[in-house]
Amino acid sequence: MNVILEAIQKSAIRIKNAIDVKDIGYSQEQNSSGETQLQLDIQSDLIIEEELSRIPSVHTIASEEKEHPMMLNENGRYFIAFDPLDGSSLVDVNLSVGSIFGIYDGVFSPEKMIASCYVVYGPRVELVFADEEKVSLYLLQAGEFEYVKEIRLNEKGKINAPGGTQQFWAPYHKAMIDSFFARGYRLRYSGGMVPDLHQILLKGGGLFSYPGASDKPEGKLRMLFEVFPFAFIFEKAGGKAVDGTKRVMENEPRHIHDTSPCFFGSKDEIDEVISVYAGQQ
Ligand code: AFP
Repeated sequence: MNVILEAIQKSAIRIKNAIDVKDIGYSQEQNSSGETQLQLDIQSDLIIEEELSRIPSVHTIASEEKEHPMMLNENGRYFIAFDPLDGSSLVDVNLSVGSIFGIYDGVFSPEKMIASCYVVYGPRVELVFADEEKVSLYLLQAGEFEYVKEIRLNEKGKINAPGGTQQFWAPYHKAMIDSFFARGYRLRYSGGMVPDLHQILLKGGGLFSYPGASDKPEGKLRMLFEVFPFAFIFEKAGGKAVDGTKRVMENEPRHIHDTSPCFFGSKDEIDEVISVYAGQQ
């Protein structure tokens, strides 16, 4: 597992350099979700593929930027799903973006997830790595990732990060979001999943939501590349991650690009989501 973390760290340094120096124009390509790819999306994807290809224990990789998984070593053990540059459309307005990794044992299934990781490219480059034991924060300094601390969530937080398009929210979802604000929760939402969730993790808690809505009944965020890695991290940090009615990691994607409604946060806030959504069943 250390070789995988080292490969992710090397990828992060190379991607940070690409963000700092590369043209950020749009390519003529579209990804599996029909989104026009930035040159940086493609560059970041190639960097990660190259670094992971050097590891014999990696069996298969799946990228959010590619339609199908790619087998690297038939005798390998690990299946790694990644979003090479999540929120890439925010680069051209100089907001933070990130890379997300889910590490699975033998198959792309949430019950076989054994570790997950994300990198946030902001004023500083930070990396969070979660395994069965704990969630660890690292900071890039002088070309090396230095361990900083373990991340733990409080029972309850103060941040509310409401994703999706409000005009398409279910009335009960809007009432729930408004009620958090009425209790003094602070709005913290940039449109970048990685920095938005990183802030909640480092500030001790709160709620991030990207619900199913009339425009996107199954939500927008991809299970394998985005939802499961963060669900793993939030649960290992003492929080919860649900789809509105149950643990989001109880869902099995039918296709590697399947999405799911998702709520990540401290226990109190997630228990309230479950209670509100249960009332609508
Ligand atoms: P892009 O990668 O297209 O910028 O989308 C980023 C993202 O997938 C995720 O990082 C955000 O949480 C979410 O979309 C924001 O979506 P909305 O703009 O619909 O709130």
